[in-house]
Amino acid sequence: MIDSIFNAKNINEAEAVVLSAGYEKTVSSRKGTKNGPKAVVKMLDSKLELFDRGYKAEVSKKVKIGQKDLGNLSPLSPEKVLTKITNECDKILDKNKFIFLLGGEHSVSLGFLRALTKKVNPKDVTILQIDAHCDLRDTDADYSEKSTNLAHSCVMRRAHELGYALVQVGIRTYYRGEYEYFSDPKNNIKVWQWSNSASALGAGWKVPKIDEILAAIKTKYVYITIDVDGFDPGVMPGTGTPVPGGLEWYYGVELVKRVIDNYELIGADIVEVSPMRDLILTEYGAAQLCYTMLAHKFRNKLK
Ligand SMILES: [Mn+2]
Repeated sequence: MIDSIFNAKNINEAEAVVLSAGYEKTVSSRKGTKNGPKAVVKMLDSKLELFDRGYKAEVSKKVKIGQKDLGNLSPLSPEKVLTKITNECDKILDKNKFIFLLGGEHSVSLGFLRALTKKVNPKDVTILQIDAHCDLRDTDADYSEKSTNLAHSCVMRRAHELGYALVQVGIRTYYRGEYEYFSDPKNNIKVWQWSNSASALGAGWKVPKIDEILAAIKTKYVYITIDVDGFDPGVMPGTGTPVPGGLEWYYGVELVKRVIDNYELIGADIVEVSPMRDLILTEYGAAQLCYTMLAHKFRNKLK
């Protein structure tokens, strides 16, 4: 039998569930996020090396990993998609499984985050967001004819309204309303902006030490959301709205490893993968990140 990370026969047997939510409805630029999860799952299933270099163990031999695909959700309205994802997450969380969500446009994260509010108080959870964009718009009316407050560019505003604390890393473009929202001290949002020119842009713009980011997380629990456009497009080119100058690969990997090692990870997602023709780098990188994060989440089983 060919080795795969998906070694659980069904959800009941699994400890971790990779949940696929292929969705593109409110995307603003390049399309293709509805095909993201399938491409990442294919990498996880059969293309990834299963031997973890750090733990010197095969995660897939120690942790039961299952998967569930919600199919192409694009025909549904944003609210219906979120309800579907929330209901599915409720069912899996009720069985005490760890969920790793794959998108799909970034709005899918809100479905999972809504479900988690029934399990934990959002005030005890920090969302660590790796992203080029804040996704803190109140609505997308400034660029969309059919505006909605559930667009991918609004997802972290909605999550913040649920009570989650926000730590954003890799931010390098935003709208005035987002700037005003995260700059307001009463919103208590920590934003690490990215720039390659600390001297030109002033102190505070240089790449932070990972310890500084860890110190900004004040809660017991953490949720990690990775919009692949947070990484440099040289690392993750296959995404809807790429922005030059993002996180370097090993910086991002080290950041998520250390966050998971130091806080209790209660959920995670990787979103905005939009596969490219003839270049599998983005889905491969997303799969590698997912696998590495599962290894750290379940590290006690690997030692
Ligand atoms: Mn995003």
